[in-house]
Amino acid sequence: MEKKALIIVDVQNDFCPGGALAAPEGDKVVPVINKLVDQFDYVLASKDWHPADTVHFQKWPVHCVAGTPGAEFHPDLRTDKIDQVLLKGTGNKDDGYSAFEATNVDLAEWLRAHEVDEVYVTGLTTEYCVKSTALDAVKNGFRTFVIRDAVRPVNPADEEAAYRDMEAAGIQVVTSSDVLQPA
Ligand code: VGL
Ligand code: ZN
Repeated sequence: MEKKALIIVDVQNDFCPGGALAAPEGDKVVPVINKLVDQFDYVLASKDWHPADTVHFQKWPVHCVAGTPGAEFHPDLRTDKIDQVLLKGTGNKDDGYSAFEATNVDLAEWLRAHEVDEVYVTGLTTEYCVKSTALDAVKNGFRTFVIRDAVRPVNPADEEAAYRDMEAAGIQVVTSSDVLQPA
Protein backbone atom coordinates (compact mmCIF):
# COMPACT_ATOMS: atom_id res chain seq x y z
CA MET A 1 0.00 0.00 0.00
CA GLU A 2 2.45 2.68 -1.03
CA LYS A 3 1.44 3.77 -4.49
CA LYS A 4 0.62 7.39 -5.31
CA ALA A 5 -2.33 8.49 -7.41
CA LEU A 6 -2.94 11.83 -9.10
CA ILE A 7 -6.59 12.76 -9.42
CA ILE A 8 -7.38 15.37 -12.07
CA VAL A 9 -10.80 16.81 -11.24
CA ASP A 10 -13.02 18.20 -14.02
CA VAL A 11 -10.46 19.85 -16.31
CA GLN A 12 -13.24 20.28 -18.85
CA ASN A 13 -14.03 23.04 -21.33
CA ASP A 14 -17.05 24.33 -19.40
CA PHE A 15 -14.89 25.06 -16.33
CA CYS A 16 -12.26 26.93 -18.36
CA PRO A 17 -12.42 30.52 -19.69
CA GLY A 18 -15.11 30.69 -22.40
CA GLY A 19 -17.02 27.79 -20.83
CA ALA A 20 -20.48 27.78 -19.27
CA LEU A 21 -19.25 27.74 -15.63
CA ALA A 22 -15.73 29.03 -16.01
CA ALA A 23 -13.18 29.26 -13.24
CA PRO A 24 -11.11 32.38 -13.93
CA GLU A 25 -7.68 31.06 -15.01
CA GLY A 26 -9.04 27.51 -15.04
CA ASP A 27 -6.90 26.74 -18.07
CA LYS A 28 -3.75 27.67 -16.11
CA VAL A 29 -3.87 24.34 -14.32
CA VAL A 30 -3.29 22.45 -17.57
CA PRO A 31 0.49 22.94 -18.04
CA VAL A 32 1.08 22.24 -14.35
CA ILE A 33 -0.91 19.00 -14.46
CA ASN A 34 0.79 18.01 -17.72
CA LYS A 35 4.13 18.08 -15.89
CA LEU A 36 2.80 16.16 -12.90
CA VAL A 37 1.33 13.15 -14.70
CA ASP A 38 4.72 11.47 -15.19
CA GLN A 39 5.44 11.49 -11.44
CA PHE A 40 2.63 9.19 -10.29
CA ASP A 41 1.98 5.47 -10.24
CA TYR A 42 -1.58 6.12 -11.36
CA VAL A 43 -3.48 9.00 -12.92
CA LEU A 44 -7.26 9.25 -12.73
CA ALA A 45 -9.40 12.02 -14.21
CA SER A 46 -12.99 12.89 -13.38
CA LYS A 47 -15.55 14.40 -15.70
CA ASP A 48 -18.64 16.22 -14.52
CA TRP A 49 -21.11 14.37 -16.75
CA HIS A 50 -24.67 15.57 -16.29
CA PRO A 51 -27.97 14.66 -17.92
CA ALA A 52 -29.69 17.69 -19.51
CA ASP A 53 -32.60 17.47 -17.05
CA THR A 54 -30.66 17.29 -13.78
CA VAL A 55 -31.84 19.22 -10.71
CA HIS A 56 -28.20 20.34 -10.43
CA PHE A 57 -29.06 22.94 -13.11
CA GLN A 58 -31.45 24.63 -10.68
CA LYS A 59 -28.32 25.74 -8.77
CA TRP A 60 -25.91 26.18 -11.65
CA PRO A 61 -25.91 27.29 -15.27
CA VAL A 62 -26.16 24.36 -17.66
CA HIS A 63 -22.66 22.84 -17.93
CA CYS A 64 -20.90 19.59 -18.74
CA VAL A 65 -23.89 17.88 -20.30
CA ALA A 66 -22.74 14.34 -21.10
CA GLY A 67 -21.40 14.02 -24.62
CA THR A 68 -21.26 17.76 -25.41
CA PRO A 69 -18.11 19.76 -26.26
CA GLY A 70 -18.29 21.57 -22.91
CA ALA A 71 -17.89 18.23 -21.15
CA GLU A 72 -14.72 17.30 -23.04
CA PHE A 73 -11.34 17.61 -21.38
CA HIS A 74 -9.49 20.87 -22.10
CA PRO A 75 -7.85 20.24 -25.49
CA ASP A 76 -4.31 20.76 -24.12
CA LEU A 77 -4.67 18.35 -21.19
CA ARG A 78 -2.36 15.36 -21.55
CA THR A 79 -4.64 12.36 -21.50
CA ASP A 80 -2.06 9.71 -22.49
CA LYS A 81 -1.28 8.81 -18.87
CA ILE A 82 -4.88 8.58 -17.63
CA ASP A 83 -5.53 5.09 -16.26
CA GLN A 84 -9.17 5.63 -15.34
CA VAL A 85 -11.82 8.21 -16.20
CA LEU A 86 -14.43 8.85 -13.49
CA LEU A 87 -17.91 10.03 -14.53
CA LYS A 88 -19.86 11.88 -11.86
CA GLY A 89 -23.08 13.83 -11.49
CA THR A 90 -24.63 11.38 -13.93
CA GLY A 91 -27.99 11.06 -12.17
CA ASN A 92 -30.76 13.60 -12.55
CA LYS A 93 -30.98 14.17 -8.78
CA ASP A 94 -27.30 13.99 -8.00
CA ASP A 95 -24.79 16.90 -7.78
CA GLY A 96 -21.84 14.53 -7.87
CA TYR A 97 -19.29 17.03 -6.61
CA SER A 98 -16.88 14.36 -5.41
CA ALA A 99 -14.99 11.99 -7.70
CA PHE A 100 -15.70 9.38 -4.98
CA GLU A 101 -19.34 9.62 -6.18
CA ALA A 102 -18.39 8.49 -9.69
CA THR A 103 -21.00 6.11 -11.02
CA ASN A 104 -18.90 4.15 -13.53
CA VAL A 105 -16.25 3.05 -11.00
CA ASP A 106 -16.08 2.87 -7.21
CA LEU A 107 -13.06 5.14 -6.75
CA ALA A 108 -12.23 4.10 -3.18
CA GLU A 109 -12.25 0.43 -4.20
CA TRP A 110 -10.18 1.17 -7.32
CA LEU A 111 -7.51 2.92 -5.24
CA ARG A 112 -7.41 0.14 -2.64
CA ALA A 113 -7.23 -2.54 -5.34
CA HIS A 114 -4.22 -0.71 -6.82
CA GLU A 115 -2.52 -0.38 -3.39
CA VAL A 116 -2.69 3.41 -3.36
CA ASP A 117 -2.10 5.12 -0.02
CA GLU A 118 -1.48 8.72 -1.14
CA VAL A 119 -3.89 10.77 -3.22
CA TYR A 120 -2.94 14.11 -4.82
CA VAL A 121 -5.88 16.20 -5.97
CA THR A 122 -5.68 18.76 -8.80
CA GLY A 123 -8.13 20.46 -11.17
CA LEU A 124 -11.36 22.44 -11.02
CA THR A 125 -12.92 23.85 -8.98
CA THR A 126 -11.16 24.42 -5.66
CA GLU A 127 -14.23 25.08 -3.51
CA TYR A 128 -16.58 22.47 -5.01
CA CYS A 129 -15.31 19.37 -6.73
CA VAL A 130 -11.65 19.55 -5.67
CA LYS A 131 -12.62 20.12 -2.03
CA SER A 132 -15.34 17.43 -2.01
CA THR A 133 -13.00 14.91 -3.62
CA ALA A 134 -10.16 15.68 -1.20
CA LEU A 135 -12.48 15.49 1.85
CA ASP A 136 -13.79 12.12 0.67
CA ALA A 137 -10.23 10.88 0.13
CA VAL A 138 -9.48 11.65 3.79
CA LYS A 139 -12.72 9.96 4.90
CA ASN A 140 -11.68 6.87 2.98
CA GLY A 141 -8.36 6.74 4.81
CA PHE A 142 -5.95 8.03 2.14
CA ARG A 143 -3.13 10.47 2.91
CA THR A 144 -4.42 13.43 0.94
CA PHE A 145 -2.70 16.36 -0.70
CA VAL A 146 -4.03 19.27 -2.76
CA ILE A 147 -1.58 20.84 -5.20
CA ARG A 148 -2.25 24.55 -4.89
CA ASP A 149 -0.93 25.75 -8.25
CA ALA A 150 -2.83 22.95 -10.02
CA VAL A 151 -6.30 24.02 -8.81
CA ARG A 152 -8.47 27.13 -9.36
CA PRO A 153 -11.72 28.32 -7.71
CA VAL A 154 -14.86 29.25 -9.60
CA ASN A 155 -15.28 32.14 -7.14
CA PRO A 156 -11.93 33.49 -5.89
CA ALA A 157 -13.67 35.01 -2.84
CA ASP A 158 -14.38 31.47 -1.57
CA GLU A 159 -10.89 30.13 -2.09
CA GLU A 160 -9.38 30.77 1.33
CA ALA A 161 -12.38 29.26 3.17
CA ALA A 162 -11.99 26.14 1.02
CA TYR A 163 -8.32 25.82 2.02
CA ARG A 164 -9.26 26.28 5.68
CA ASP A 165 -11.87 23.48 5.46
CA MET A 166 -9.42 21.18 3.74
CA GLU A 167 -6.57 21.85 6.17
CA ALA A 168 -8.93 21.38 9.13
CA ALA A 169 -9.70 17.91 7.76
CA GLY A 170 -6.01 17.00 7.64
CA ILE A 171 -5.40 17.62 3.93
CA GLN A 172 -1.88 18.83 3.17
CA VAL A 173 -1.68 21.76 0.77
CA VAL A 174 1.50 21.62 -1.32
CA THR A 175 2.80 23.10 -4.58
CA SER A 176 3.84 21.28 -7.72
CA SER A 177 7.51 22.07 -7.02
CA ASP A 178 7.22 20.02 -3.80
CA VAL A 179 6.06 17.06 -5.87
CA LEU A 180 8.12 17.33 -9.07
CA GLN A 181 11.39 15.43 -9.06
CA PRO A 182 14.23 16.81 -11.18
CA ALA A 183 14.11 14.95 -14.52
C1 VGL B 1 -18.39 21.88 -10.15
C2 VGL B 1 -20.11 23.33 -9.73
C3 VGL B 1 -20.98 22.50 -10.39
C4 VGL B 1 -16.91 21.58 -10.03
C5 VGL B 1 -19.26 21.03 -10.80
O1 VGL B 1 -16.37 20.83 -10.86
O2 VGL B 1 -16.29 22.11 -9.10
N1 VGL B 1 -18.82 23.02 -9.62
N2 VGL B 1 -20.55 21.35 -10.91
ZN1 ZN C 1 -21.72 20.11 -12.23
